[in-house]
Amino acid sequence: MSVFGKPRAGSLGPERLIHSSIPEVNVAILGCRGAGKSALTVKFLTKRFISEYDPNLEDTYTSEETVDQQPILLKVMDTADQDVPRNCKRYLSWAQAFLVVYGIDDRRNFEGCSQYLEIIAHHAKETQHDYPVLLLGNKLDMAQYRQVAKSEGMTLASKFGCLFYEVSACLDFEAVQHVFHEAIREVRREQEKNMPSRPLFISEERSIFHQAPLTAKHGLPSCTFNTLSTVNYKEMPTVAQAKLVTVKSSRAQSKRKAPTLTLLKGFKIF
Ligand SMILES: Nc1nc2c(ncn2[C@@H]2O[C@H](COP(=O)(O)OP(=O)(O)OP(=O)(O)O)[C@@H](O)[C@H]2O)c(=O)[nH]1
Ligand SMILES: [Mg+2]
Repeated sequence: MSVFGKPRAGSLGPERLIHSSIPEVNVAILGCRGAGKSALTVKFLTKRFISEYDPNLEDTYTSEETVDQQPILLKVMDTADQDVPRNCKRYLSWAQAFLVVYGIDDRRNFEGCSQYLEIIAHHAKETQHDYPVLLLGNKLDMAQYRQVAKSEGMTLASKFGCLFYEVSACLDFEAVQHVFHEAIREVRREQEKNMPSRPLFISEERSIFHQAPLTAKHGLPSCTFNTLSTVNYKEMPTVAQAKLVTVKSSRAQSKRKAPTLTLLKGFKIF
């Protein structure tokens, strides 16, 4: 168990078995000393604000979340780089999304964020992958000591193409939970972007047994299907475009009656 009462990543036990079927998202929290990385992590995991943490504490915590009705195993790495980013590989190669934090009451803290954003941008370029990044102006409850205007945070975020939020580890939990959940949503969006735009189905125009296409049934186009012949992958038509397609297997060719299968609503194989 972690110091926050939630299982640490990599912990063994019955929960590990349950977790194994749930998709995982790794999120790293970066930023200069004192920005509130640990405070935000603890708030998210326990709903509580604890004012003092070991500044050298760096650990990874696991939390089972439900975001948009879908379960997810969120792993959060609360980093502690001390004064400057160092040994960045440990989180760059691990995380799928990053929260970069500064305290709105500390200009140097804010300026330090640029280094982290640059490092992530460089890593994204190197790996040719887009990593969702959320820039967080923390300590919103300290607005009377504000040194960084909200507009500056927004400008920096837009320069690096990231989302921007102002939060507080000692105010309401929902706002803190929201940014972690947004990170999960962003990772899901990124994963969807990298998937083919529409599902694929397998078709083929030619079989090694029949060079000529088979006769169309129902006045609709026909194609042949045979596990031995060349396979083409095509985009699945949307349901509105889907037509009845006659697919004949080698069994059908041997005049045995093939069963009718329903693949999708509005898309059948005879
Ligand atoms: N008022 C206020 N204080 C905060 C908030 N978040 C963190 N703090 C305080 O800021 C100090 C630093 O917070 P930490 O969470 O330890 O900061 P950190 O980014 O983890 O710092 P390192 O681990 O040293 O890199 C602590 O005294 C916290 O109590 C906040 O939202 N509001
Ligand atoms: Mg810390």
